[in-house]
Amino acid sequence: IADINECEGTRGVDFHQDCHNCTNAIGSYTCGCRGGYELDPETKKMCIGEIPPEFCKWLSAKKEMQ
Ligand SMILES: [Ca+2]
Repeated sequence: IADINECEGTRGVDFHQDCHNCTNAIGSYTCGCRGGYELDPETKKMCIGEIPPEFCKWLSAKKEMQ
């Protein structure tokens, strides 16, 4: 299986602009985040800084649905 190393590509094109430390994975990639940032729980492909209140609400609403 051929995998693309997104992390060797261009930030914002091959991997997410807000991914701090890109780690290649087969068929995808994951990110590590600097202090104070959270990894997006949905995609694990971008880091979120101060989480906007709307996003928190959206997340908890989503959890209640599961
Ligand atoms: Ca990959």
